[in-house]
Amino acid sequence: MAPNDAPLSEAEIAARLDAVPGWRVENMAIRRVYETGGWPVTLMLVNALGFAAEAADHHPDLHVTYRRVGVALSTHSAGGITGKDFELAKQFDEIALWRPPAGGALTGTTDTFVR
Ligand code: H2B
Repeated sequence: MAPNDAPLSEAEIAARLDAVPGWRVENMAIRRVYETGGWPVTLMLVNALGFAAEAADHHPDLHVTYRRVGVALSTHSAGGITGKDFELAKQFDEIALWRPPAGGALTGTTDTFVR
C-alpha cells in the first residue's frame, strides 16, 4: 500500500487535524461545513470542490442545503481516513476560503460569500 493509502491511526488523525482548523472527525470521515450565504454561492462552491475532487481522483460526500455545504472525506478503498483526505481538505479550504490579498488589484466580492 502506498503511504497515502494506509489508514491513519487516531493519534495521526488528531495531529493532522491541527493543521486544518475547521475540520473534525466523525463517523470515520473528516468533516467540515462551509456557510455560503445562499443557493447561488452554494452551487458555485459545489462545482469548485467537485472540479478539484475530479482532478485529484478523490471524491467527497457532499451535503448540500440552501446556505451550507457539508463535506465528508474518507478513503473507501482503505476503509478509513488517509493522507489523501487531509491533502484534499487543505485544497478545498484554499479554494473555498481564498480571497484576494489586501493591497492587490482585486477588490474581492462584497456579497456574502463562503466562510
Ligand atoms: N474517493 C474517495 N473519497 N475514496 C476512495 O477510495 C476513492 C475516491 N477511490 N475516488 C477512487 C475514486 C477510486 O475509485 C479510483 C479508481 O481511483
